[in-house]
Amino acid sequence: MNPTQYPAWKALTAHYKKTRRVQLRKLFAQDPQRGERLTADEAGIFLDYSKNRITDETLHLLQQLANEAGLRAKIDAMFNGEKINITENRSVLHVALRAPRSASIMVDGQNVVPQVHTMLDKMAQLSERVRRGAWTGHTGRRIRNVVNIGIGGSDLGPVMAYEALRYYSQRDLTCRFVSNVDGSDFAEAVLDLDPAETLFIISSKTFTTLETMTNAHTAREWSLAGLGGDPASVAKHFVAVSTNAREVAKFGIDTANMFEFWDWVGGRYSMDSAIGLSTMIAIGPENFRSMLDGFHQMDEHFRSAPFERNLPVLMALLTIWYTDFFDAHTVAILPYEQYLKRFPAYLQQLTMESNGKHVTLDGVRVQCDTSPIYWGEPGTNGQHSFYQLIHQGTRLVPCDFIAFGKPLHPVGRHHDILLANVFAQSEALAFGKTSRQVKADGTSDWLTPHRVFEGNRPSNTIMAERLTPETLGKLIALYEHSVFTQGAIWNIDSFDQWGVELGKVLAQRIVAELESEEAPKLAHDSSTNHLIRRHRMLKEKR
Ligand code: G6Q
Repeated sequence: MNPTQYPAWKALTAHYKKTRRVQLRKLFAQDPQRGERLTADEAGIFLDYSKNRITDETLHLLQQLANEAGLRAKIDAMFNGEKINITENRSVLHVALRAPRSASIMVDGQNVVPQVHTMLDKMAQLSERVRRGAWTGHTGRRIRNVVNIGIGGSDLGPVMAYEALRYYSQRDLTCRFVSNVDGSDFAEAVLDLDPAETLFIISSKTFTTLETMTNAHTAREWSLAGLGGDPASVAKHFVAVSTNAREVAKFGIDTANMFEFWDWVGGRYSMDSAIGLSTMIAIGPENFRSMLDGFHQMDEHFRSAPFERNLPVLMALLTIWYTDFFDAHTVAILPYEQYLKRFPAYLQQLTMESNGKHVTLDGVRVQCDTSPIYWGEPGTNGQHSFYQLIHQGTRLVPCDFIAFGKPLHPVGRHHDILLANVFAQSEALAFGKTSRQVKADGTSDWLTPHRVFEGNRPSNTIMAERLTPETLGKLIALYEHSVFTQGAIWNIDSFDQWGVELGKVLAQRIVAELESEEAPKLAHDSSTNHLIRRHRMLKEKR
């Protein structure tokens, strides 16, 4: 079913026409309680959604849309392990990765929770050994550097989590991340590292991804060269995270040093599986488990809370409201927390790879826009660059502000100044500055229009007490389930990624054409043929 066919969609279209000019200034003036009423405080996360261009009627219709789309049944289907990723015929069970030991989640008649915990225990053993200095390298020296090699879902989560939870990390261990097949990425990552003290984690669900396998082979050569070429050293300096034991063994990593996950975990939903091994080594098993507990608390909230106070559902409905009715093209993610600097990049994959789809589950063109483009930077830095467009440009950019009550580094006045900026920004966006107010400041007539802020620019403010592993887990799960809800309403498959798969295949063919001794017979379009020839010519000049 196309989402535009739901009665609530039609009602929302009419409602949008009626209310699209309504000003937040007016909505707040009419209802002095609005700023307290349109909030939700659940699972330790506070969401203020009052500065959105919505009325009670909008919320009612959006929730009706969720009901008509069968959201409740779709949530249950995911949690029950049904194969909701229909194009890959797979269950979607990242929620099982953070289920407590006592839980039971069935896939093909088997409870998967025990294997999740066996794997967590195995990760914890390795992590403890590395952290204590008990896992020694080939020459007997302790490991001081951990380099995760992976890309996409096998990189973005670990990078983001390492940065986000650095405060909790063991500071005499260094974690680095290599993802790009551009040799500079690897070269810079190991430039100042000693192979005798370096452990590589090769993270790849399939263990066939071109970038990761190229980097992994280069890492093995670098490691062997630094350790006297003894192949026995690989066992001490390489571990693998994968679902593909055969390929791991072929690479030369003992499968005893392989950390497994399963095909019901999508790449972009895998940072809390064994893919999080580097995170666990950095912050320790206890902190990692506390992060999983945060995820689980948000899972339970999402599964059980009524839609009117369900945080992921509310956020998803607002995204649909702006994307499909206001024709907003993007969402800005603006964490006022320096440690979350990679959070927007992480969310880009989670949101856009999941919901960047053009057909419904029935394979017909979807009749509305699907995922908006997510982007963002930490505040206050963004304020001194792109916020100009959000305040005074011609486009509508819904914003998610993220802030924490308590700082991790209570330095002087910094935290109050930081938080003052978050609140000032969302206030200015919502209420703007009228020409009368600008003139009252003594601004001349000709300059007034340039200094007017129209306001009526929507935002959410998400607050939690402090950035901890547990809070991070909750925040990630909040967005995961918001993405799920959006996909459920658009009736698309949020869990496949055929666009990514295509890229993996296409490059392989051209690699051979670039590397062949003889000039290859090219059968691409004239532009691609020309670019290939040009590159071959430049190579020869070197
Ligand atoms: C994630 C995607 C994609 C994937 C990478 C790496 O959902 O499928 O980003 O994670 O392409 O794949 P491997 O882990 O198999 O190397």
